[in-house]
Amino acid sequence: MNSVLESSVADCNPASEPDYTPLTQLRDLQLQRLQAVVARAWRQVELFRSRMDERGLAPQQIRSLEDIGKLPFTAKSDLRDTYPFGLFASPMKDVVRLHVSSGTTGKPIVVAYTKEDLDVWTSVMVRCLAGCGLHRGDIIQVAYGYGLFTGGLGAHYGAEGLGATVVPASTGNADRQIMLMKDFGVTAISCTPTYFLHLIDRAAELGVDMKELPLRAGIFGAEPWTDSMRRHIESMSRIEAFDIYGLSEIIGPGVGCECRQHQGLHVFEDHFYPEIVDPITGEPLPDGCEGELVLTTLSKQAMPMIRYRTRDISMILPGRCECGRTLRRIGRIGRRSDDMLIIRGVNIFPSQVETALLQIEGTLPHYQIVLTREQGLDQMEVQVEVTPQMFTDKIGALQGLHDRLQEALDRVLGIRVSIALVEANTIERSEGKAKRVIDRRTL
Ligand code: DLL
Repeated sequence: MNSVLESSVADCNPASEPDYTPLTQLRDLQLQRLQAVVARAWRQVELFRSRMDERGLAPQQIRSLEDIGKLPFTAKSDLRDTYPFGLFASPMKDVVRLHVSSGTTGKPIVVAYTKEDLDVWTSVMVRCLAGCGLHRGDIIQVAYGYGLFTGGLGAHYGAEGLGATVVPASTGNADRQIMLMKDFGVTAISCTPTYFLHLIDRAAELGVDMKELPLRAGIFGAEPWTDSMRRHIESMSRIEAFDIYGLSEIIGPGVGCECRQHQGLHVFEDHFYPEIVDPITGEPLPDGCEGELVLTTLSKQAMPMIRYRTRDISMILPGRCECGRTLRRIGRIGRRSDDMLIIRGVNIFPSQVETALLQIEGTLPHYQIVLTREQGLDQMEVQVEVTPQMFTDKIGALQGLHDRLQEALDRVLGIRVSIALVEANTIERSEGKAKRVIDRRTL
């Protein structure tokens, strides 16, 4: 961990107080809110009421937090099937904001917020940023997309709510992003980790040394990234990198965030109730076991989500965090249950490839997986950028690198895949979520 941050004033920020609520009080509050949200969803949302009725379940039967397991799940398909407004629990006159998440296939999903929902969103984002050691006086550049995506506006209102100075840069135009960081003395940036990698590369090309900038924290999320990636980012830019998690269906960014211990992400449990279930059977799993994260919104008005199946794979970390927060923590989300590739019968996640690549010196954390099918057999090629230095070296050095990579990938993946070493800057950069897999298999 990088230790360049000054001692944090932010943890004394009154906005962070709910993070330290005594556990019995927190559980009481959660139960009270759960009962209210279930009653509301049952009254206002037809899909939810009919699912509960089918189970012969009435809202009054939710008497303890454990009873949450009796409630039906909600899935992304429910949002698609009721597109656009079918899951709203508030009349349109109370809905003050809509966001849209496009996803990869089919119709987008629409999410809604009342004024109170926006206040909750801002408050959890303030708590995220305060937990990262940021406070009034910081200059925060928001380089997530502003618009239908929740990243930009979510981080924006959080930073403003904290009392920091916001630079609403949105995505794109790396040269201008770097100029703003330098000229304004930006102290923190919020964007996807892959976009920040791009900014690091571009800054070097422009002769700007990131390590010399006042930038001291990065709040990165919206896509999976690994601890190896964190180390790479921290060593290239001398900042402290934090993982922030969220999804449109639940609120946007701000469902959970790392504190300065970097031991998992605290979930803002007074608003979002986490469970981990077996992705296949839906059965609840104990703390410390990996499974699918299921989230229930405890205070959402416009669009409550009851037991929403996120498809994100994580675990509830046992024990308490040394920071003193009573909020439970989830492990970093390295993968989704639906991003698993099955190549010649072997299960592969893109994050495993990233872990293998970052172990090998001479490669850059820019990679892409290309899938093809030859004579009925799936082929996987990992394209990985190598440092310009490697390309100017002798051929033997490239071959050596190739062999080391092959060995690391064989070990991590358990099958042989082909590797293409490509020059720096040849893999397309993304301004938002990186596209790691190109599937050219024709079914
Ligand atoms: O990505 C919200 C967000 C914006 C989170 C900015 C953090 C920062 P969606 O576009 O609805 O919302 O995508 C949600 O992105 O289910 C995860 O699969 C993935 N995701 C989000 N944060 C992380 C993270 C925003 N820190 C989906 N690590 C989620 C891994 C993440 N995956």
